[in-house]
Amino acid sequence: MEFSLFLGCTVPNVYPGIEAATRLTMERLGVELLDMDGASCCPAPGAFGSVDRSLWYALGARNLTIAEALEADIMTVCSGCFGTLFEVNHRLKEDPAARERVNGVLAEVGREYRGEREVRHYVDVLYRDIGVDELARAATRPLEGLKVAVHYGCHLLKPSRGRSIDSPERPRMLEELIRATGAETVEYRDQLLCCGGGGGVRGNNPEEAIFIAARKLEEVRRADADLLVNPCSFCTLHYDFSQREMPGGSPEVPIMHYAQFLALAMDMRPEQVGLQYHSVSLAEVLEKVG
Ligand code: 9S8
Ligand code: 9S8
Ligand code: COM
Repeated sequence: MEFSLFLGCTVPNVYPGIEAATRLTMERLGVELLDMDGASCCPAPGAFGSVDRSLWYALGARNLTIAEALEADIMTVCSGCFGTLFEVNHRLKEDPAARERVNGVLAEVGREYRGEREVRHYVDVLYRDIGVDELARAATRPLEGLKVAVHYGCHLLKPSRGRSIDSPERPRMLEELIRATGAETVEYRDQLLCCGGGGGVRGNNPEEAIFIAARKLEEVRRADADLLVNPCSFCTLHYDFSQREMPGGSPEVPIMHYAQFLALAMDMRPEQVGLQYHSVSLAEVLEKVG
C-alpha cells in the first residue's frame, strides 16, 4: 500500500510531531508514504471554499495533479484538507464543465487534472484498509487504564454525500480505533459539535471560537476523560491553543491527534511525536501509561 502524503499548513508550521507520528505509524504498518513536492495549502474549505469557489477548485485540483503524477492516492491528517481535496476531486469527477474550466486555469502552469486518484484520511485508511484487529496486534504498548474522549470534527464525515467512511450522525470508528490500543472511551454531551475553530471562525471571531471549545472541553472534563483525541490537525491546534486563551480559565484537557496516540501505543517515545510541545501538558497522561 502507498499514498501521497498531503500535510497542509498546520502540520508543517505548528505540529511537526503529527507528521512524525504519521510517518512512524504508517511505516510500522508497512504503508509507504510519498512526498508531494510543490503542494500548497489545500486550500482550506472554510477560509477559501466559502469565499472564492473557482480559486478553491483550481488550487485543490493543482494539488490533486501532484498525486496523479505520483500515481498514488492522497492521504491527509487534517480533516479540513480531507474535506477540500475530497470535495474538489468528487465534484470535478462528476462535472465535466467544471473540470474543463479548471483545466483551462491549470494549463497556464502546464498541468492537467485527470480524475485518476482518490482522497483518503489517515483514520479512514486505518479503519477500513488496515482494520482494528491488525492495529490491536500492532499496539505493542497497550494504553490500558486511559479514559479517552473522542472528537470527530466536521469535515471527516460531512457532507455525507459521496463519503462512505462511517455514519455522519452516529459514528463509531474513532471509538473502535481507540479501543484497539487497549484504552477506554467515554461519551460526553455535544460530542459531534464542531471544535469551534473551523470554517474560518478562529480567525474571524476568536471569542466565539474559544467559547465553543471551552463548552466542549468542560463536558469532556465532566465525563472524567484523561484526554481528548481527534483526527484533525486544525482541531488539535484550536483545542490545544485556545485553552491558554479562555477568559474563565482552562479545563486543562490534554489534546492529541490520533496519529500521536497510536504512536504511543506502538511504543514510540512521546518526544518522537512532539508531545512535549503541546500547550496543555501531557505529563499526567504519560505517567498513567507508564
Ligand atoms: S491546508 Fe492551508 S490552512 Fe489547512 S491545515 Fe488542513 S486545511 Fe488544508
Ligand atoms: S477544525 Fe478540524 S474538522 Fe473542523 S470545522 Fe468544525 S471541527 Fe475542528
Ligand atoms: C477546518 C478547516 S479543519 S476550515 O477552517 O473549515 O477551513
